[in-house]
Amino acid sequence: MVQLPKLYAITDPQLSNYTHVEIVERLLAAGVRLIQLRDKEASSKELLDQARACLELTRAADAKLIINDRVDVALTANADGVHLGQDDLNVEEAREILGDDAIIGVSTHSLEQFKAALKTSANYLAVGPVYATTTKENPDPVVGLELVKAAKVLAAKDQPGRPLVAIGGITVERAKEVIAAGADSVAVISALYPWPKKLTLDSHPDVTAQAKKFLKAL
Ligand code: TZP
Ligand code: MG
Repeated sequence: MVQLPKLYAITDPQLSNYTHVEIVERLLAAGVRLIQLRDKEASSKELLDQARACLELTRAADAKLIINDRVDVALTANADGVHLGQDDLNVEEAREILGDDAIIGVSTHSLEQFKAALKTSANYLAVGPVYATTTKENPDPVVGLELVKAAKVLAAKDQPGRPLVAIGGITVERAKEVIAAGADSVAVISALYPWPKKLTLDSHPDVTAQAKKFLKAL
């Protein structure tokens, strides 16, 4: 059974003006030990190059790197695992390709999808969006803490110890109530990239400081 840290940080070059590698460096410096590389726009080659470079950093820091969507990139880069949505390869298809040691996670957006995910070999199960989000294109309806609570009950009955991840609109202020509702880990995108109030040409969000705030709150 995998154990996940309470903070699951997700990279986003569009929201940060940093490359994946630059984000990973900053997250690791803060003490983050679980990172997902997420990029809906990069070419296969770009993503693979970034994944390989990020993996050198995460391995040296004893952190895990999960690739969003792309089973081919996860396999080729020898990443720690893959995160699948409802429209990606299913868990068993990805398992056949990546093998038993890979960490495979799956996103669900309703109790029905969550129940179906319980029957798979996924190493962790995610629910969301818990709160409204502007990061995902065409997000599913908000599921609230109610689904986190209901999912926790079902997951505990099914396979105690299989981690539950919550995602969507999670901020430093909200992180604790999400964990209290039953999530083992909070997956965060936009709240990791707070831009300075005074923008200059070379402005960047302070990813390390923000990740430290999450780790402290959790
Ligand atoms: N899946 C459900 S909500 C979401 C994904 C990928 C986006 C989460 O981003 P943010 O910025 O933390 O709301
Ligand atoms: Mg996906």
